[in-house]
Amino acid sequence: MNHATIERIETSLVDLPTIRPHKLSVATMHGQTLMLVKVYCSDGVVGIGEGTTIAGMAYGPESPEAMKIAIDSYFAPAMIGRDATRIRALMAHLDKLVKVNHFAKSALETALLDAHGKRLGVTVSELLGGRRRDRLQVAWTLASGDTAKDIDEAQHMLDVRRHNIFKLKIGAKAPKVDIQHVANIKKALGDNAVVRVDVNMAWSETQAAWAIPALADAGCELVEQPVASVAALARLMRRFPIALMADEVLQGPQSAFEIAKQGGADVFAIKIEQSGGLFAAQRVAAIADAAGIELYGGTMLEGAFSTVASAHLFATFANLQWGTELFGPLLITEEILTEPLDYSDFQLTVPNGPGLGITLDEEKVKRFTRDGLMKTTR
Ligand code: MUC
Ligand code: MG
Repeated sequence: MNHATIERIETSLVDLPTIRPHKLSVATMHGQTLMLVKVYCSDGVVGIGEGTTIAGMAYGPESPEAMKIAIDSYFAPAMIGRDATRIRALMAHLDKLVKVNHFAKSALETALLDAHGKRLGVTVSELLGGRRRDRLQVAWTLASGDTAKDIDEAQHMLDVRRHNIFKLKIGAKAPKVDIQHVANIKKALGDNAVVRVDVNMAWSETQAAWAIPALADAGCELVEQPVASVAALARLMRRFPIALMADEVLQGPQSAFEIAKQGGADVFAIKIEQSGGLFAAQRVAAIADAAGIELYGGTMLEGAFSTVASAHLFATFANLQWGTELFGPLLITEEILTEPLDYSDFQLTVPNGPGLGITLDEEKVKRFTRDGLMKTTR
């Protein structure tokens, strides 16, 4: 038996700059904050997890600071002394003690899976049932706010064979202006590139109804979360043939079931953090498969730990028709791993070492860590 209990949990906030301003309809990001959690176990194994969101509290209700406080004050005291190897039982226990807090739960579950994989000498994807693929297609987001800059950036990505699928962040400007932006980019890149958009809920239903056919005419193949409501998404689904993808409305298995029931999406952008962890995201995928909804591996613009945790999970999915957007580590100026991830030939290689299969560069992150490391021990 591989018995091990949890001895200590440490959290930290790591503030990292982005390579350029990242403009979404909800905010412009100049940096990214990773909430890193380390779970120390009695057998000497340490697992690392990550909680990351977009632009502080502009995207969703959990900030990195709130994730840290929730772990320090509520989750960690309830985890000390418990069996680190019964991850599903422990997460079920935490679910009873703490409502929602999906991002914090995902960070902790990632750390537990990383630790357990290291303990058993297997990858997280093996713990989840085994891979169906070793490499994942990765889209890139164009969000500099400037059409010419976006075209140059995309052209560079094509030249170095890093990305050929581009998601354009729109919704901050008038729909007419945004559509021209999309059309110009698609025209410049031609058949070498796929163009999709993410509106991050910025449009009303009538704006969406006007814009969606124009986007299709511009050569856009997928529209992500154009409106906020599931009912409106379902009506748009019936009116237009272009693929519609749900993101913000997908908040775990129950919402997945409701969206599927209403016919609210062609595609689900599955995110481990938004779902409430890797197991919850697995259940979201099962609901999608059962409902005939296609899958896309989404990101919260996460750093290496949540990105790789997502990659391990997405590698196990029966279906992943729309690839992934696991490019988060590439948006950050700093490499926080001792060995960088392999992004090549438009794909990311899922690491092969035990657990997540990656190693944190402790010295590097120290320079970017906020003061006030908090420890919870027995
Ligand atoms: C989102 O809304 O999908 C993913 C890529 C990106 O640029 O932002 C995210 C979040
Ligand atoms: Mg989105």
